[in-house]
Amino acid sequence: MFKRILIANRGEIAMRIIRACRRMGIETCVVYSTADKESLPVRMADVAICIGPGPAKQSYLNINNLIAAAELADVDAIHPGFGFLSENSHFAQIVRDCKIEFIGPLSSSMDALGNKAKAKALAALAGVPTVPGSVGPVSGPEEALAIARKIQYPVMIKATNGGGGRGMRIAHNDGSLVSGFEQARREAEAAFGSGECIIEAYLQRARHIEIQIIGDQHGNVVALGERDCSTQRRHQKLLEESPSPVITPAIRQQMCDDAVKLAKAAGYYNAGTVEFIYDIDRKAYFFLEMNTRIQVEHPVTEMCTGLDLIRLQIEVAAGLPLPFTQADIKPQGHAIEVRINAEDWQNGFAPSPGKINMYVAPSGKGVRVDSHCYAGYTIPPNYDSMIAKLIVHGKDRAEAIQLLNLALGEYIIEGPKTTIGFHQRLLKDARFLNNEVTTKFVDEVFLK
Ligand code: MV4
Repeated sequence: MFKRILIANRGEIAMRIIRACRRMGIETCVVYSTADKESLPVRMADVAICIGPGPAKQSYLNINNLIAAAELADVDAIHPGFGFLSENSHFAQIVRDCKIEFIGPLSSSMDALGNKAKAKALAALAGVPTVPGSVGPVSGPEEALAIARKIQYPVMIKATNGGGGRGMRIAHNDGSLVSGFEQARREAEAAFGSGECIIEAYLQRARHIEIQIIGDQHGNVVALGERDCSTQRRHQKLLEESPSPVITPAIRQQMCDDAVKLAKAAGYYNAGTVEFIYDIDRKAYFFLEMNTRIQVEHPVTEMCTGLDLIRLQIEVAAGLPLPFTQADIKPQGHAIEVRINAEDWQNGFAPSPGKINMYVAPSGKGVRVDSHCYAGYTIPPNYDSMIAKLIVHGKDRAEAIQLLNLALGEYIIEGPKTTIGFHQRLLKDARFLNNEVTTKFVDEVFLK
């Protein structure tokens, strides 16, 4: 097993990784920017190394500084967390070239799945359903029009190198398709270094459902159930739950099987998430993309399966085989996670960084809080605005919702504005309670 791990991240996930390492008897080295000097991971880790100033480009995204810190601390492995360099195949390769293990998949798997056209082709080859649309990148507006005529409007234009909702556009007619395609190409060129786009049918009454998988370096891949992440605002997830309240056991089984098929086709190991879009009316799902990192919402799966996903990531990175088979996985009960952000939800979710004057988190049976915050902590303006993830686990959805209501009511955060009030309102909305939410719900229905 590794003796010392470098954590190339900050905030809540850095805390989460430190705790997993402690339980495993592994030493931790955390890197930090000057903006995070007073942060909890810096206090909690065995070693902390400053890697630059506040702007992420000069610190958490600075590969040279990260490698220098890893060499200085003499670590065996690097955990990238999520965001920052976690899905950067170039970084993963440099780390391995330095004889340090990257806690994640091979760069070749990241490359095969990080490009939407390549990932979709791989899924189709593996027999996993994909959304009707272009086969590979679209050459120009004429081909775009021909495809739209075949699959019918509305269609979605997606940058092949985009992801998580970045570089996407919806077109409802020929005019908006031609203008949208050219715009999408220009924007993708500037943002992702490639203007390549695909086109597919836009499913409007849909749920966003993803399957957590974990693979080892011996060819074993196991699906750990789904998370329903349909409650999003501008592609920022606000609430995630498992099991999905809208799919049948048969559909769940097929989605899990398909996620494993895709992972195996990509030679994938470590933790990953296969995203599907589920068409509510047709009761059919289609592969969207694969995320080659641990995700923010992984605790939802941990609560239902009883597994420690960070520990498993470290174990499989060290070459150990998975300690279970697919038959051992029987998710129990219902888990819900909400993201508590320092945002003014009544004012367009505007960031609300600053000092936390008072902080009391809820606790008790079935209640989990993953956070790096404390009374007196100042949330820096440089990074995302997440204060905490509040996760509850009950015997069924109704009990989980009750626990969540109680926990939100107990949470005291004074100073920044937070999304607690948003979640309290969401939990009382009949459409949420009756499972009528679609991916468009928060953007188009909930907030005018
Ligand atoms: C879609 C889709 C509907 N049809 N693709 C968003 C994140 C990225 N991973 C893929 N996403 C979507 N792709 C097709 N063909 C719906 C989403 C989607 C979404 C779209 C608009 C507004 C909110 C959304 C939330 C989740 C998923």
